[in-house]
Amino acid sequence: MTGILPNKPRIEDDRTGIDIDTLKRAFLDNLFYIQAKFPKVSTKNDYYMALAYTVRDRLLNRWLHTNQTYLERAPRIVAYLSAEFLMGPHLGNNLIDLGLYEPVKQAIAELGLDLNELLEQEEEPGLGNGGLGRLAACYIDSLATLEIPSVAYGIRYEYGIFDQEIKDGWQVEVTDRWLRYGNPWEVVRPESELMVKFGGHTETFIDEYGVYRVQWVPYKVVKGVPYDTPILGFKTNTANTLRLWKAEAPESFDFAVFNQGDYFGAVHQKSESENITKVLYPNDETYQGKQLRLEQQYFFVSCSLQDMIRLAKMQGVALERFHEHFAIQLNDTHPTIAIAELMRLLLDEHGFDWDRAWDITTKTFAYTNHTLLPEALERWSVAMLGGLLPRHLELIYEINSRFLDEVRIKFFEDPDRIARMSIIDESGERYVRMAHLACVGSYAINGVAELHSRLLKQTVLHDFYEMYPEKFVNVTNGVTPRRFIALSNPRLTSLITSKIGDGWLKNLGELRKLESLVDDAGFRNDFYQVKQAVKQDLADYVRANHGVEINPESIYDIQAKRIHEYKRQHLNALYIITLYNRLKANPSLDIAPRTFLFGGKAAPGYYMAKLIVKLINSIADVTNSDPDVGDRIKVVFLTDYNVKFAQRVYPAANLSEQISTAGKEASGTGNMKFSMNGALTIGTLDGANVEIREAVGAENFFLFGMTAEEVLAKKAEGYNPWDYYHGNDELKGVLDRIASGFFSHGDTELFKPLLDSLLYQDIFMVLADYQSYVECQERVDGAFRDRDNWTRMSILNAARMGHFSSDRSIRDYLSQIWKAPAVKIDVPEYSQSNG
Ligand code: TH1
Repeated sequence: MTGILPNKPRIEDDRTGIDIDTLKRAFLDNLFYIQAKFPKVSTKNDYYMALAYTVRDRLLNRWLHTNQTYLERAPRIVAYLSAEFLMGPHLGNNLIDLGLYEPVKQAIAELGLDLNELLEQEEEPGLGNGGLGRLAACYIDSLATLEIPSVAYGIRYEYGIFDQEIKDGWQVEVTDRWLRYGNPWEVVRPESELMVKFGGHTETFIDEYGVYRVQWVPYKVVKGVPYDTPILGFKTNTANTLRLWKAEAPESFDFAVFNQGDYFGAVHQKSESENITKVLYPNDETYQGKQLRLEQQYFFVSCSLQDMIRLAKMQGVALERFHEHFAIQLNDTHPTIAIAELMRLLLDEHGFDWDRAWDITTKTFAYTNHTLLPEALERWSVAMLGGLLPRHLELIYEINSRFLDEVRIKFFEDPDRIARMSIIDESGERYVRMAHLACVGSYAINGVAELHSRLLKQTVLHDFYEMYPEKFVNVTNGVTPRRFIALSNPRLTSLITSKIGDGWLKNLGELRKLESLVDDAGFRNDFYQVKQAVKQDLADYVRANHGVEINPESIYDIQAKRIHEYKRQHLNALYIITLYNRLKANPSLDIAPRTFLFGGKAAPGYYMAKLIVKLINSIADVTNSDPDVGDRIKVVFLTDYNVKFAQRVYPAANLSEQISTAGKEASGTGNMKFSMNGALTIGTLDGANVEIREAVGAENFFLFGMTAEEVLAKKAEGYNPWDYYHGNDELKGVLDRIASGFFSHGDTELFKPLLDSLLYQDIFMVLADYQSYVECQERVDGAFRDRDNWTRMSILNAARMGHFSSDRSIRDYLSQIWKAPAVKIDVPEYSQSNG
């Protein structure tokens, strides 16, 4: 194949060379010519930007050749549609993927700078809430690493997830201006803009062939502008694309209003259009029927499908073969309007008949469900959806009517089933149920862990399972070891590599080779020393940022995830108070010293979650200064938990808290990141915990609590939290301690809503699992005192987590759902001579 770059550039070209001197020269050149600074007046951010451009130059070669190869060879492409991508900082990850971490570190050091300080400068693109958005980021990393042609489509929010501050113990939200200093990793492609219609009405007409057709006459049109970010594979030539859409007002539309002299109207219309991609909705696992959210979803979906059709055309792929060319994965129901949109494009814009269009559509889409929580299931009022997308509502009605005919025939005379399965909920005000549309319009439906996939089939999607059993599969989530081991934990990475070579980063199963080293006292000591060094780093961070002294010899007991009642951060809090009460009753009590660390954001409108944050901080105020407690308990709420910070947190943990009510956490992925870094888990049989426990061995996992079945049974028999309050003196003592105002300067009202919810409803069965949790924590306490055995268990956790690499998840998606082969990318060698 011919190269697209000049045939014979110099071997150590300033934009591609990787020897130390070239890297230094390129860095200084970028500082001068891009940042327009010289060292004397440069800020750390200038240095970060100069380095970012230096690294970007070195990946462009792979990116452009990957794009060219896809264009020429028209391979099958996986298109991953997600409203969230929680990428984390790019610089460090790209250095790892390019294999340039060490040379760049040295070059930067030779310039008198510190690579870690420059890495710290990067403001992460927080374009997601939590696990779902981060999963999307891990998956595109693995797709590129496995050399699968793929494109990821999403929204370029101007404001990502808010920054969290803590004031007087309460969470305060601060807008995330992540684009403030510019974004060196993206390339805007204004020439590839597309138009998206909203509102208005539909008209019917008879076309030139005498065929009945529908035309959508919109109320407004919004322009979508793509911003592309390269997504490198680990040590491969493949660099795929993350294409995020920004909404703008179309110029021509402004002019129409301008010409009528309505200057303010035109400006208003412009800002209204741009509002669509202004801000990420900060709700994790909750659904609100906000019109702007539906506008966001439709906007990015329409842009993406039009883009794919355009690409297919450029590659000479006929639209009849769209489903052969693209496998489109719907990351939860957020992009599900794509099913109606592809139908609209095929029918109205490309003249297909219904049966052909439906056949293509249902061979194109696959749907991942990420939650069973009813409050997260998306449904749009028919009135709103019809107002915004009148043509799509017509199409959804038609899809539904044909679908219900099938149900009627398959399940003869079962009207309840028809009502239950209908895409339209007609039980009160009418709603479009997006999960139902996703099931009807997709050829595959998957849950994200074995338990979750089973519960899906038994509960929320039971009727669909009976209708289409062949569509249902499981793909257990995974996480990328490049970011969550290599980049986050360089000490552990070098230790592992020194023992088993570096193949494990691409083939995580190789970590098993560490198992035989568990009997090697020298290795155990090295492993222990790595953990201690990382714990010391976190202690330094906590001292500098929170003014609290924590002891690296103590158990680092960490719960880091979004704050949610089902995740039960308050169960953890109740245990802390239990220990506190015991210490007050018996000041000489012998316990293993513990540092309880929490991190996570609460949705701004989720009052109970915010009250939990306040409770944790209030407990910290008491325990951290009570001389009776001394060094035995410290509690720290780590502010503004995000991907960048998570990279410091996972490696430092001894104990990972995965304590959701069984049946509520679909998978969890933090559980995997902790365990890979040698933390032991205290957890329920929920989500992927079940599979993690099987993988690492029951003896290396602290299990407590009811099973999903027991939770359901207890609910059915009539759960009464008061029984637990009256039946357990220690639990009563804990709840009474909060109620007395002890943690709230005597205010007995402050935490009352939380106590009332526990005592009068407790839908997540915190009180029912309390005793089992406390006893399990006592086993943890005992186990930690045996340092050597704890280290053994810790090593076995790290060694047995190979299954939870996102590479394995992507292989599962490929074999069960996408069936897209890998494509090797050739990057032509540079010639020595410059002739
Ligand atoms: C999460 C699930 O809660 C978590 O268990 C899972 O590991 C993760 O997805 C990845 O599969 C979800 N996040 C969201 C966010 C929204 C709506 C639903 C879910 S489920 C906005």
